[in-house]
Amino acid sequence: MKKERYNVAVVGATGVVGEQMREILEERLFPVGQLRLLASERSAGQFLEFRDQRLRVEILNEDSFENIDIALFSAGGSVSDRFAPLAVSAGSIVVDNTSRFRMEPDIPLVVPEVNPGEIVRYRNRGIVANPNCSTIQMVVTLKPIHDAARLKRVVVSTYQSVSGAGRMAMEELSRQTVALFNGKDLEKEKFPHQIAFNCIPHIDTFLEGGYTKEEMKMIQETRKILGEPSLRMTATAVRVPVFCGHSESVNIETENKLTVQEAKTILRDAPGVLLCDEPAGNVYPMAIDAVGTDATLVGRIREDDSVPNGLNLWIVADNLRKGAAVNAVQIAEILIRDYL
Ligand code: NAP
Ligand code: 3JM
Repeated sequence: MKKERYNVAVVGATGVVGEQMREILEERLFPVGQLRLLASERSAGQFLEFRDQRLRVEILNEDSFENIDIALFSAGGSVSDRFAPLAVSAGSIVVDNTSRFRMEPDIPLVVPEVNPGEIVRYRNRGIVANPNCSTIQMVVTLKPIHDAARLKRVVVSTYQSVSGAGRMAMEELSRQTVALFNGKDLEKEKFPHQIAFNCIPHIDTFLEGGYTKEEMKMIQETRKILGEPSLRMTATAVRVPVFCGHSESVNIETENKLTVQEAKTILRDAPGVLLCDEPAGNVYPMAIDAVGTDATLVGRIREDDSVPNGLNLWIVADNLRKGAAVNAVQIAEILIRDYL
């Protein structure tokens, strides 16, 4: 039923994604009635700001979703596993930022610029899944190319910032950097190796076959979102010592020929994409430019002449904004505009 304002819960409100959720709800003027900020007992009694108000963080429990219309979850897969169904039973619609439900066939996995029509399938289970940050920026860019020339094969290597691993991971990069400059011993907790001044080709856990879960998420989610279950694709996911902003080198082969100029024309008009491609002026996408924006930046577009219809692209976005919170709030906006 249409309402003027909707009660929203943010699960994981004290985390780096949760913090962005609050900011983006405010920034995009989402019609929030009551905002309920939920986290673990570790955050009990903390206060956070929303629209000039100080709101107390509540401890997540079975009763947290009473009178909540929309629940935005970003507190890890096990929290979603247990509490998303409880939220749905209490009458909320869940937008889930974890990998818990993404690959379930009856759960829509949505990037609004790519497959907004899937959102209606929230009716199956009351849940819409938000893709992985590295998937989102890639499919925003590849969808218009796929529509124009049909993707045959995708090869992606990521350069993912530490904020993708949460607040403690950002603090670990800071601490290690300071320790190294002061000749002190390094502490490692969130990453298996030193992340300061290093690149670690290991995100999430290793699976049989040698891929990491992060790499398999990218492959499977891309196929689901593009509706191409047999798209040929491979991925290498790398953590780099950048605080925010994920970068990706993407090599594609298409069925039909697309010149560099044609690709640029398509991407210039593509929703959510910002073409940044003037090598003569040293203009190309960089994490420091993407951070704080909602756009997916694409550049370094050039022909891969090692195959008949090949292109290389460099794709960058703010992983906490378009890679997580902006995408989730966009989904919530469509839910209230078209379905509630
Ligand atoms: P973070 O900075 O470590 O924050 C984690 C948040 O989850 C904190 O608010 C934490 O509360 C809360 N939390 C953890 N365990 C909880 C529990 N048992 N009960 C209630 N709250 C609990 O991590 P983040 O980077 O914000 O990411 C959070 C999750 O979002 C990730 O685990 C991942 O599943 C998902 N994520 C999704 C995307 C995406 O959609 N593209 C991107 C990044 C992350 P306390 O402060 O009280 O501990
Ligand atoms: C990004 O502990 C957990 O369940 C969270 C793991 C995680 C995920 C995930 O799998 O949900 C950390 C960072 C993601 C993600 O977006 O896929």
